[in-house]
Amino acid sequence: MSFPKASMTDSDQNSRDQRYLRLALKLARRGLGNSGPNPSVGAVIVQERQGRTSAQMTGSEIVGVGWTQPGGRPHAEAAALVNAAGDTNGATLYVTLDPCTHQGRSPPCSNAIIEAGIARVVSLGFDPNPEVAVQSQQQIEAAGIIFSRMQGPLRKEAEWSVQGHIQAVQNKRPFFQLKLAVGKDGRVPRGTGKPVWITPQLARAHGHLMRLEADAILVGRRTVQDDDPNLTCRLPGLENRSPIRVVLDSQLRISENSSLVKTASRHPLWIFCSAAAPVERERILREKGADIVRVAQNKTGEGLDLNDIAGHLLTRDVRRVLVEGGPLVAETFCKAGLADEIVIYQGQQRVGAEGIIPFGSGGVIGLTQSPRFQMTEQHIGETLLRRFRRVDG
Ligand code: AOF
Ligand code: ZN
Repeated sequence: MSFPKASMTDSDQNSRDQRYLRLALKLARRGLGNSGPNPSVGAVIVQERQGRTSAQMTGSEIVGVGWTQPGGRPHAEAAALVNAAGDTNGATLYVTLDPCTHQGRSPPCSNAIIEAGIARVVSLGFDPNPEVAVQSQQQIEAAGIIFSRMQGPLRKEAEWSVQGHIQAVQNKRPFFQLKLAVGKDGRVPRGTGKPVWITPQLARAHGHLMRLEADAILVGRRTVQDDDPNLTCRLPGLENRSPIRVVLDSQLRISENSSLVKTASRHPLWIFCSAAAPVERERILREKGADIVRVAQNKTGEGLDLNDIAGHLLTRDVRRVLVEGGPLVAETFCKAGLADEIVIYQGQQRVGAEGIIPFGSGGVIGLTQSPRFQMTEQHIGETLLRRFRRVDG
């Protein structure tokens, strides 16, 4: 004897959908900084179970999970279908981006979904890739599968997690995230030749997590001179997830004795310079393992053209860039209209009057009042973390 299926209200269904979509988003995060040039997507496959006896459970069960794998393949849906090992007939698929419909470097996910007998697809985001776009929903619905796209805060979060892809398709550039640590007084310490820690251990670990989620990490030459950073991810067990290290150095003045150059044969180091940079310097740095890219100068002739750099990064498959270059580089990115997200760690100690106020005279407070960014706050231990996301992004 089978028990009558407990009827699910719309609100039950909605909260269940939200729960699985949240999980899909968490899975998508695993591939950030590792799936380029593809966006990192998360997928969850869920079966509704109806108990045949009173002892058997009635309810939903996760039968497969997946996320976009290193280098972008397999796609999240394909990985989840493999994980479900055939238990997919009549199931619901939750995804953070509409499933692809094109024959790219991997076969279309829409076909695999149809063949697997999936009954319902719930997606969090429209794929702006013209090869996918509206075709995704159309193809899936044409096969008799229910397709819905979720609205609300989770959708916004999903859109943000594939910003590298969105910017690449729509604006032909990567997504730029700016990170800065300030003291209680909102100031950044001036360079002293070594890193100055104004935020405690936990916040620094969080910063390393941000490195891991980027394809490339970018600084100016002055930061190399002042801090001699490594720019690798040093979270235990995740060292191999370090991003490509990028330095803006128009005249190739970076020292061969800097940590970056000394480790260039182990961790990729790209140095962007102007056409006029000395050829001899290029030869020396190349010998040490660095890759040298000559780019245009900006209109004032005082620095490198950030838009040209963005184009080079894109053609080199970089989609997510973490800019850790200090207040001057951050300001240049803001002025060029390339600051998609600004992440500020604010420690408990004051830096003092000799520190630099970032983002022009308004400092961080100015950012909090800017209509161009939406701010959220969280605490990492005793460090205040503020995220400013571009509103039109
Ligand atoms: C999905 N699931 O996990 C991802 C998708 O060259 P390909 O075949 O890897 O296709 C790349 C495109 O697929 C990419 O530009 C984006 O539109 C989509 N990414 N799609 O169904 C995924 N990462
Ligand atoms: Zn796909």
